[in-house]
Amino acid sequence: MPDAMDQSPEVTVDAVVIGAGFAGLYQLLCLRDRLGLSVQVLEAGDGVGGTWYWNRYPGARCDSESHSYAFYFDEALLQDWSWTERYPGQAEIMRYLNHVADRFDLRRDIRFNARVASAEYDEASNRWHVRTEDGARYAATYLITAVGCLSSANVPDIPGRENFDGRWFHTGQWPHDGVDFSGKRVGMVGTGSTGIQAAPVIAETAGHLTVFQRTANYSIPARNAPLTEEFKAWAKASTAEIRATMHASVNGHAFMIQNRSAHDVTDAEREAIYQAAWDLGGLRFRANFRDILTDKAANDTASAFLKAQIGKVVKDPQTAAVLSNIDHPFATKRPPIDSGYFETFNRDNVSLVDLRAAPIERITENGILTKDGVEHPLDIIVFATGFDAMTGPLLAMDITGRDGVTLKDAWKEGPKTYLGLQVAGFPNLFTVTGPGSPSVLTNMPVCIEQHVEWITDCIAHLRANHIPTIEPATDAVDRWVAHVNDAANATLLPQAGHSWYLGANVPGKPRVFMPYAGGMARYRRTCADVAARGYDGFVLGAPARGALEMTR
Ligand code: N01
Repeated sequence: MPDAMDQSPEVTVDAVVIGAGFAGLYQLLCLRDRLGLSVQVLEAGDGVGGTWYWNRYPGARCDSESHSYAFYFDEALLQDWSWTERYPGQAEIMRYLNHVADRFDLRRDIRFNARVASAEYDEASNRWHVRTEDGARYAATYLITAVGCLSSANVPDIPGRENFDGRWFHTGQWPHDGVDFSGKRVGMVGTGSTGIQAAPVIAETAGHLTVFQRTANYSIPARNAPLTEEFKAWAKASTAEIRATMHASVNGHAFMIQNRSAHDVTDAEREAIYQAAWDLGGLRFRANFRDILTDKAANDTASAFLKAQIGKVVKDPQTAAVLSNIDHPFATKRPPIDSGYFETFNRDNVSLVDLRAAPIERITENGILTKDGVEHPLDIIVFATGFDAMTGPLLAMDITGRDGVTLKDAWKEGPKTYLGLQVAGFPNLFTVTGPGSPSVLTNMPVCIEQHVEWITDCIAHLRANHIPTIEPATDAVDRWVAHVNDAANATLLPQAGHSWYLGANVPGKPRVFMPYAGGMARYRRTCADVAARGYDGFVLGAPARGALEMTR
């Protein structure tokens, strides 16, 4: 007997795009308006925004500077939009993405509240059959995932959560009407970029905030501020220059890494350089020296400087010691930037629990019990515990490729892609910012634009040449996976053994370094070369006979 989902008629389009964040919006625009394809975007939320739709936690703000955190494909859009602060807040980014959706009339091809449940490739018809959880069905030649790298919330499986009498929230699934912390005893688990942004804001209204720290973290002040009219004018006048810098840089930011070693300068000079970068604030701290991420001794100089700053800010020596007891080299985990994080521990209503000394035993009705027998009474628990990154959102959908092979099976030892763009055995499936691409190691809009444009050009090539399918050759995948490994091992990045880059934050997840650490500029060149060489490393399906005859 057919199940309920089989009842709804299947809608056929050229392409299905999953997700309506930065990636999905631009992919829709490119395929529909540049190539003239019929496109259906399927979005789980009830609005556009992706990451920024879900991550509405207190203090949510982008760590990339606003003049670089934008689409650069359209000069008129750049000229018409003005950011107000050095780093855009969540609400302002949502306004921006809604503006983009309206400006390019994108909403008419987006179905909201449509979470994709499964996608199955049918070889005979060369179609992807896509189902949403509400039973709608779509058939498409091309399937493009634009699901984000950090969209699958990781709620730790701590025993007793179901018995907690208070309320709990994950930062990545934050209630749209906010959470009232006033007078409440709040416990926040997690001190990554999210927790470090959230703690100072929660502490402003909470009765008491207890921060549960498992791994101490570096953090650099953001020094956020309203943008001056002078800066805004400069950014508008300099779009070509900013774009060129972002494309040429390692991380897709609008600044270059200094071409000097930390060993090229005296101790006093280095200290002065770090101090100036600390005072300036932001992610460009790690761009001071070219070898911070490749040479442990060079890294030690940055790590030592940053640890010392914690002691200067935090008044209680015991708390400062726990906060600065950092076990990994600087920037081997994504470095947070903050607005008053360490200062927050000087407040009377904030305390720190060192989970390395006493791990969480369980959640009780009243709060969190640690292994030293102390029960921390709480009304609200905030899990700032991160994501099942990169592979999580893709594997959450039931994707089946050629010969009934599922993506889960194909990736059981970790993600295997060619260029982070395609998976062998999954024809015409494209993964925007997929594992094996620079993605999370870069300023996301820059790598998203590059992927979307590459995919668009690729699909244009297929159609112009009546090529029905593209998928990577398995040996090209193997070579790329080895290269992604080598690129990571050429840096200090794998030294943070508990980072989500390695999948180490999710129990049972294969330990594979997922993003490509070879740098944005190099990666762009590689992708362009591959395309220029006739999609070297990809297998292109034989053009349909009829199509060939028609073109003769
Ligand atoms: O998540 P994380 P995040 N018990 O995985 C702890 C991007 N981002 O949401 O390190 C106790 O970094 C965990 O401890 P440990 C950015 O790329 C961007 O903060 O595993 N603790 C860690 O402290 C970032 O890297 C922006 O020992 C547990 C924390 O939770 C990425 O998102 C803003 C635990 C998780 O840190 C993810 O950041 C924010 C447990 N069972 C984030 N499980 C902008 O640019 C986990 N932890 C705007």
